[in-house]
Amino acid sequence: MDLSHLFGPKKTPQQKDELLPDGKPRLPPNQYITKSWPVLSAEATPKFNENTYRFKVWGAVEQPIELSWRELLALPQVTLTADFHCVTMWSRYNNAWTGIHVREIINLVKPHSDTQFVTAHSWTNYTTNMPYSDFNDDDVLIAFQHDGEPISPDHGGPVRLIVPKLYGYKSAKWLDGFEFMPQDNPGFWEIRGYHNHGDPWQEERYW
Ligand SMILES: Nc1nc2c(c(=O)[nH]1)N[C@H]1C(S)=C(S)[C@@H](COP(=O)(O)O)O[C@H]1N2
Ligand SMILES: [Mo]
Repeated sequence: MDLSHLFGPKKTPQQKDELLPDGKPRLPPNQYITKSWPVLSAEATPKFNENTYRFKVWGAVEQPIELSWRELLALPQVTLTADFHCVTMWSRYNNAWTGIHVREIINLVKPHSDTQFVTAHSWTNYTTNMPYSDFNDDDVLIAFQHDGEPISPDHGGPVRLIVPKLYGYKSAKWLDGFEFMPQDNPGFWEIRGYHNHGDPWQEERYW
């Protein structure tokens, strides 16, 4: 019988020495590994209506877009596996995410050359900002599935952002758009004290 759930998050210190290809430790400083998947939401889990849903991209772009749920789902999808690091110190390894790579969106909207920041928007009005260079990366996805299952409503389903290399608060749940900007604009947690950048390996937790 597996009683590990009675004793809190499972810690596996033997994995602590693993290194990433770039030489950084796989587990960022002062994180612990959990096998469970905690829910962290500032707001109540919202309803989703596929008839009224619109995925919008606007701001410093040549071609703003507004896609219906069907049109969004028609874009090419990929699956990638990534670790997830929350600023509250838990990390969850090996999450398989399936969804649209953000470069599909970048190619459609053609950001202006002065684009330096992106804000991700949720239909709950949650927002989070990040440098364009962190957004336009190999592992940043608009995700619909986690480990082969549709993402549950509490975890941001049916559609959320995934930015594995920054703390979890950059991975906006209930995603409905991106705003491209020449200047920075701190988001929901960023104006409440979470670090504006949020690099787990620099321990950019609070500011
Ligand atoms: N809309 C929205 N997105 C959000 C949050 C939130 O409160 N609201 N919390 C963030 C934080 S702090 C983390 S760690 C992850 C948690 O995702 P999970 O609840 O699926 O574990 O979602 C991020 N995205
Ligand atoms: Mo978090």
